[in-house]
Amino acid sequence: MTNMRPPNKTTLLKVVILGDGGVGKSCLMNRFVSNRYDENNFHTIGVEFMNKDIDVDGEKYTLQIWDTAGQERFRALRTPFYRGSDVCLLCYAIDDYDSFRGLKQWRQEFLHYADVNADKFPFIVVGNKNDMAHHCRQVPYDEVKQWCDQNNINCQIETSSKTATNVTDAFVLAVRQWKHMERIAEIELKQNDTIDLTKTIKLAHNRFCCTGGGGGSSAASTNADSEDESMNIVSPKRFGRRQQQQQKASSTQFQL
Ligand SMILES: Nc1nc2c(ncn2[C@@H]2O[C@H](COP(=O)(O)OP(=O)(O)OP(=O)(O)O)[C@@H](O)[C@H]2O)c(=O)[nH]1
Ligand SMILES: [Mg+2]
Repeated sequence: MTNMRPPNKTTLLKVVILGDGGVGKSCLMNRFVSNRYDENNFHTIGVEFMNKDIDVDGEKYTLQIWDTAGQERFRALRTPFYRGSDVCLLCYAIDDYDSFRGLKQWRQEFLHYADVNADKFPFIVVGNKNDMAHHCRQVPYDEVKQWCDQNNINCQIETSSKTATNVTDAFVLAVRQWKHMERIAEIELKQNDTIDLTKTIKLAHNRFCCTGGGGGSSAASTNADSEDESMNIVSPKRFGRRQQQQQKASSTQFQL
């Protein structure tokens, strides 16, 4: 559990960055990881990833940042890498309205291939290139906020990879939002683990106790399972999000 982890333990988070080609995803990652900025960046082909250690609110994290290709022709190369993500940065450029309009598509693509619950997954919406002159702006901050509200996303930030404005803050926000969602999941897990004492507990007739023998033990385990149901216990292994996360972690290792 997050709040019981030993001190000095580092949490590894997979962060995926999505958005149209040219909005500045690679520049954002390079600025954050290496503090470098290249005005003449090449388009990304497929995916690239870099690691960066970061302390957030006194806890250590290693962010494994996956920078994906925004161009449509690379779709098949990037989508297999969405599974196992902990956080998703949806990027647009503030001087490109189409890139903001594209967020809907990016979110849908991510939800489909990452196979996560839309309302429980930490998305951060990042408006890059906010160093641009006022007259170049095509995407009003408030319009983005409205879109975020409609899609249950409560994290929005504007950045500039060029001037390094808010770049670290965007990733800190991502970690905080991940943690926030984890807390909610833990609370739900605990609530579902509570035994309802007002409900009648129906004991199975053919319950085995200390009878020994292979048949007895398997019958006992079957009965124990059905008792769980009647006592309104949802064991962690049946809690959707946890189970999903375990599966995702192993499949990511396989892809790596
Ligand atoms: N003014 C300004 N320009 C930026 C900024 N970030 C990136 N750019 C410019 O946008 C270009 C494209 O940036 P990239 O990071 O390569 O874009 P991308 O989203 O990774 O594009 P794909 O790899 O094709 O998906 C860069 O070469 C820069 O010239 C920024 O914060 N401000
Ligand atoms: Mg790129």
